[in-house]
Amino acid sequence: MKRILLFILPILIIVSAALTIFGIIQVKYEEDKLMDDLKRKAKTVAESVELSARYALINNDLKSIKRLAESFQKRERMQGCVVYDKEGAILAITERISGWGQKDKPYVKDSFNARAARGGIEKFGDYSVYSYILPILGDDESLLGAVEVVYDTSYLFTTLAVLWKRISITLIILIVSIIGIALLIQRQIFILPVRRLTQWFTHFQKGELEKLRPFEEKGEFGKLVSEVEQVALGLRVARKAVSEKAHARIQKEEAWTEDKLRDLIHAKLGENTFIVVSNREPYMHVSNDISGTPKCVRPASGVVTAIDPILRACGGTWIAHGSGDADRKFINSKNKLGVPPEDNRYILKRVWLNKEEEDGYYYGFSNEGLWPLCHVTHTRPIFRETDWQMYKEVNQKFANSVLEELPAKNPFVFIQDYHFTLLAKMIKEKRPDVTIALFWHIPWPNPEVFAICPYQHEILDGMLSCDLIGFHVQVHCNNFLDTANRLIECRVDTEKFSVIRGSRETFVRSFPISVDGYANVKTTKAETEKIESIRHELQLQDKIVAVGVDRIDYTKGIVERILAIDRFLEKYPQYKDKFVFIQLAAPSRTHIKRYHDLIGEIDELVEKKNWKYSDGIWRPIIYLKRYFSPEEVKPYYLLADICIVSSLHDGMNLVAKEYVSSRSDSSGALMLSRFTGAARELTDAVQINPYSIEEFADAIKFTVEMPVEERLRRMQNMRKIVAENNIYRWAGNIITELTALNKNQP
Ligand code: ADQ
Repeated sequence: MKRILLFILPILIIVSAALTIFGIIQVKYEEDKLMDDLKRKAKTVAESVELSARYALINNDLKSIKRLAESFQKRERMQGCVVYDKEGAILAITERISGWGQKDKPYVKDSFNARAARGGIEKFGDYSVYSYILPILGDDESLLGAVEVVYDTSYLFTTLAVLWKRISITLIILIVSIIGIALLIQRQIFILPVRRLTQWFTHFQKGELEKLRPFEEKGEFGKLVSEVEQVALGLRVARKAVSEKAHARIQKEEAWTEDKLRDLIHAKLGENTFIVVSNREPYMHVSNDISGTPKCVRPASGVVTAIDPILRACGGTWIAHGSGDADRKFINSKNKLGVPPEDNRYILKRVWLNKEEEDGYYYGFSNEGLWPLCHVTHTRPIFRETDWQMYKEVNQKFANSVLEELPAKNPFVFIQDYHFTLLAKMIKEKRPDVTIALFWHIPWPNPEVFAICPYQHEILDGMLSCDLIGFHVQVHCNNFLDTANRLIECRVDTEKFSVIRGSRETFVRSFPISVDGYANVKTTKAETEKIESIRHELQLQDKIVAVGVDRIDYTKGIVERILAIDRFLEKYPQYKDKFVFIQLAAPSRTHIKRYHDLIGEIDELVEKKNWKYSDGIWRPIIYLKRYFSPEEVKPYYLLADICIVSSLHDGMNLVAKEYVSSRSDSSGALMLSRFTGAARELTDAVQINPYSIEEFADAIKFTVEMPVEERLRRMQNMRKIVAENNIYRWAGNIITELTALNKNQP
């Protein structure tokens, strides 16, 4: 629109100015002409009555003088006539202008004195009239009197107004025609070809190759189109080649690596894009509190930790809520950007939510309702109808965003977590051909617990629109199958582990999530230096160091951990001044009261326990409350002799696996809550019950005193498990399972 205006505006200005100047000249000319005409008429009429007036004045024939004035009564456009005696007194006046007699008329005296006729525009009430006064002289040139002819001038202005109106209408018609013609030209030479090119690209993007028509554009635009076609062709050929090579390679390799996953995805999905949906975005742009400068951060989230390496490996599109305050500054017109910022490997599409939506859908229904419902930690779930309505609206918003991205054939969508239980159903309403998997990152409770939820049927109905639902561990799958069996009408096939409703079958599988890890990556020189500087800064020399890394969440058992450390030091005072626990804690969901209160509770507890043991410079608990980038977290894993994970309930817990994965020399020990999914795989961890502070404290002592050989053996076993079952295997298994369900797979 701006471009059209730039093109049309100068033409419009020139045409309007020209027509206005022409109008002014034309009107002026017309006005002068009409005025001349009027003057001439007035003079002629006055002269035509001069003789009879003269005769009547000489004879003082008042009757004739009156008749003369009356004879003007019927004349068109003329107001009337006045006859004066030689003193300037009125002898007769046309009745129509009888009021004219009262008007003060100094020009009468002037005309008498000069013995000359005089014409001019005069005011008469609300009107203006033209008066022409002609002195009448006797034979001896003596003044006998005068006749004055008064003309109405209003018709003159009416004529000029009509003229202006005509000129204005012409101008409007001209402007409309110019705009119309310009739009037509612009459409023909610019919009239509661009639209054809855009459509061509949309078909190409969606893989609708049969709809691609060759272009017939000529000239400069034709050249551009031809270049675009070449690039697209190159891309298609490259994708095909990658897909074929990938097929060949996945048959060979054994261990799951980034490359193997990439090959699998290229082989299974062919030319299609892999679409992932989650609430939390993998890269967030936030402004610095003080300088306001935006920077890119990776949020502290298990989902991000797990899925980012997969998309880095195989490309695709990740659709997520744009929650960073500077997020809008870094997107293109389709709300997309390439990430990671320093080395674009895949596309992040941001979906915008307003405060109300975020409150109801994210803080309310997802995190005050579903999160406590699924984690059995005795925090009461809160279900509000308004939150549920917002949750539905936001699911629909994400569904619309996904639908925009779907390719024409064999689309695959991979949904993350409890924020999107209704998404699959909404997508399938428009595109029943999409194959959808949902991964549930948190635990699934038993049917009695889930039945608390007032929206249980809609949630299960939405989830069962998926083709595949994944949980971390088998017990969560079993709970889900039990829940479906008990709460909705369906058939559960315990052989195939699926739920059948009507013609739809949803497979339920366990896929224990993992990390890409730092496995087999030797500690770098920079990391060693960083470790030394932390040791020095936090005075950790000669200390036994334990670490905890968590989002601040009541499910993570941070309070219980601090209480257990306190009990450990109370019970085994020989470790005073020798044992230090470092807690890295990223505040999260701080708008929710329960989380806000927890932050205060932990602050207070750390303060209290440190004060209790304060003795010189030793503090048993070092509490670092902030977000750390993955690169910042790693040195803490490397310097810690023990990592403590004490979740009260956790889907998997990636911190445990990150710690194991980072210990490339197989040193270190892991204490792991038996209520995490990870505890089922990492059986060589020291398993704890965080609810039993006494047992927990003893377990710390046990771990601290564990012989080196035993530590080594346990860590080696755990490292083997994490290395074999890494995030690439996790994703590979899901994609293999998912594509096996799709009848049209390549
Ligand atoms: P989360 O509840 O977020 O994940 P978790 O699996 O422990 O929990 O992952 C947390 C991630 O955040 C880790 O990568 C960790 O390094 C990082 N992190 C923690 N504290 C941090 C800090 N202070 N600064 C920076 N980063 C920090 C959910 C489920 C889990 C499940 C995962 C993945 O609750 O049960 O394991 O999803 O499915």
